[in-house]
Amino acid sequence: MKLYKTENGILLERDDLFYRLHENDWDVAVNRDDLYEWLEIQIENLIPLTFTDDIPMPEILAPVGSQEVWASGVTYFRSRTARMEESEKAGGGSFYDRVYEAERPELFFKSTAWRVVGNHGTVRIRRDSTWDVPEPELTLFASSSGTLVGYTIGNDMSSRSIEGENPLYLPQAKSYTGSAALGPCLYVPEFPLGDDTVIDIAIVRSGEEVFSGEVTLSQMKRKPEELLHYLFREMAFPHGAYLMTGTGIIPPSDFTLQQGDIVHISIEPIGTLTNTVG
Ligand code: DO4
Ligand code: MG
Repeated sequence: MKLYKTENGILLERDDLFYRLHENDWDVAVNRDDLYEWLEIQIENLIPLTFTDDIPMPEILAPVGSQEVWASGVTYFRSRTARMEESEKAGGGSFYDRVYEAERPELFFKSTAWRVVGNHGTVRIRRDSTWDVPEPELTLFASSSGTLVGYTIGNDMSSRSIEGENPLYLPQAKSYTGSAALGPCLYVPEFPLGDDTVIDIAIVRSGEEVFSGEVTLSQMKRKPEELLHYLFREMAFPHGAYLMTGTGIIPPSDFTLQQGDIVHISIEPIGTLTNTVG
């Protein structure tokens, strides 16, 4: 089942039919350990909606209410290697290698809820950065108890020039206006996503694809539950939280994003998150 946040309520999609939830408050609706079962009960009393020219589908917003967005780092071998290369001159190389092998994962704060950009919104490259990439990431949604109840697609927009200059600049490389995109929906499955789930990305410039790549979850070094366990260990999230799980796809070193590029990130059961770079 998929939940879409709109200006005046929450749409539920199942089997290509849309319903409007009686509960309008996103934070109240999604923060439950039995979210899938609760939605199944809700749908029994709802009538499918019909969208027409007179009653069009409402605009879909980012699937976030008051939830913070956190992110995981160096959870794929590709991320470890690319970061060791970019920070070599700064002497930061071995930190990435060590965190890849360590028991404790790298977790960092990515975005407040109000800064998150939704599907079809504009993500940004920093004007003081010279080397920029999108990071396509499966993003977990956990209830306030830390239970994994859903997923969305995340774009962890990153400045490689700033992070590469000094790993201590990570917060500036990762968090700025337009650096976090989530969407198009909150996907709430009956069972967790399998290791064969594919994440793919295509970057289009002036109508031409300039980069594409894909990775499966089986290549992720850590388990979603392990990442959530560390995030919730010593921190309360009264409305639940989003956690990006790290990137397994990084374009070659001579690639940098440009304003006007369009980034499509797809994860099969969730959908596609499309953003223009501004
Ligand atoms: O270590 C820096 C950030 C890593 C990251 O964002 C990723 O691996 O996806
Ligand atoms: Mg990332």
